[in-house]
Amino acid sequence: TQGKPITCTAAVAYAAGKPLTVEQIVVDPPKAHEVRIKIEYTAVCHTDAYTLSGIDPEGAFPSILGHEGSGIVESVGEGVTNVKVGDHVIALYTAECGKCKFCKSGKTNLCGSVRATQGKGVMPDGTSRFHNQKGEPLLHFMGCSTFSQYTVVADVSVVAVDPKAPLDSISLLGCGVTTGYGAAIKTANVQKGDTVAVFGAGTVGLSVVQGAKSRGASKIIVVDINNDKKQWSFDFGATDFVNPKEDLKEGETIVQKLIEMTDGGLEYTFDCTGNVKVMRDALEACHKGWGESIIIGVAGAGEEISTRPFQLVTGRVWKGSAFGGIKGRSEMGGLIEDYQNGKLKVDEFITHRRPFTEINDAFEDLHHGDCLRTVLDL
Ligand code: NAD
Ligand code: AHE
Ligand code: ZN
Repeated sequence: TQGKPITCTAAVAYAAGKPLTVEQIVVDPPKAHEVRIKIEYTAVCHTDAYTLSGIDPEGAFPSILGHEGSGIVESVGEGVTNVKVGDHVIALYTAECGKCKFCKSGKTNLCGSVRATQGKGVMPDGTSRFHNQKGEPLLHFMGCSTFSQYTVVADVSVVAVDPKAPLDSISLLGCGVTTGYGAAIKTANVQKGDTVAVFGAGTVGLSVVQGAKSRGASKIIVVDINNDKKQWSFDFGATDFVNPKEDLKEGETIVQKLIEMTDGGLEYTFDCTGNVKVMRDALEACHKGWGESIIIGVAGAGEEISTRPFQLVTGRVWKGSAFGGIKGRSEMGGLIEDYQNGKLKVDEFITHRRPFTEINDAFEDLHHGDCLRTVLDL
């Protein structure tokens, strides 16, 4: 098959708010500095549902969504040196070229090499490698498009991993687990004894919890409106769980409650909901003088955050984190080792498994309290 188009099954997002269409598509061979991957497993992240719903300013259709996936390199284009045929790999929505201003800054994991074309749903040369049986081009998504049995990514957007690591589990390192864990241990750099509050106990939030726990945080408070998340929060290392719909006194706000629980506010808070009102609460629950709030959640088009500038004047810091601040190609190996050494929980997030053809049910699973991640077997 090397060098030839491959016909395979993919789930195509034809329009916002519509279920995905599982159908046969054609995947062209990789061009120079591109890699064609046989996707073995993909999970569905909340961000896939967000984009499919139509509220992502960068969302474009028809496209092949999915960005939390693992697989095996099927073929490589000219000039590819970082992976070879047969390598086990994770697709990276945050590329790492090692050469651009961002990569060389030492200040960020964001990479400028392919981000502009990635945001337009095309490969770096401006074209797509996917088309349907009618010959219509289908757009790429987040540089990954893992909702297809075969995908093509830029070489800077893929990392080879230890083939002994189970591909189903490590698909989750493509987004959710890495994002939360990294936000705690890299972006915030939580230290022993710090107090932490995590808003939203999905895979991202619970991974923040385990990052904070691994650093020895003295208090890890999970805030979630769904009581089904309580037991999981404790399992992953939370010390407290607050449901703002049930656990507040008459007239009390969640900010007041958290400040009272922590003698003046938290060292670090994390928004893992994407709700801009929650983001404000997370900032305002930070300790005066030094508390930092990290925004991880993704908000819809037109949504804006606000607070009184006085909150920042008095020392609170508002930050954001993409992919947990993790540089995918140079740091994924370390995360896989953490997983293999039992330091990083990954398998525990797989609450559902389904065949690829049930992908629309996997989107439905995400809305239920009993689901952290559904892993699809392609
Ligand atoms: P999820 O849907 O599994 O979890 C979200 C949790 O938030 C749920 O438990 C829900 O009950 C809770 N929640 C909703 N509204 C709430 C409220 N008002 N107060 C408290 N809790 C509330 O989602 P996920 O996959 O864990 O992703 C979390 C967010 O992070 C999403 O917005 C996603 O798009 C975003 N995300 C960002 C990055 C990044 O790199 N920045 C990476 C992955 C995901
Ligand atoms: N496209 C949206 C923003 C989406 C967004 O913020 N994505 C996160 C990753 S979510 C993963 O589940 C991210 O890393 N963003 C940084 C980047 O470079 O995309 C919009 O608002 O336009
Ligand atoms: Zn994601």
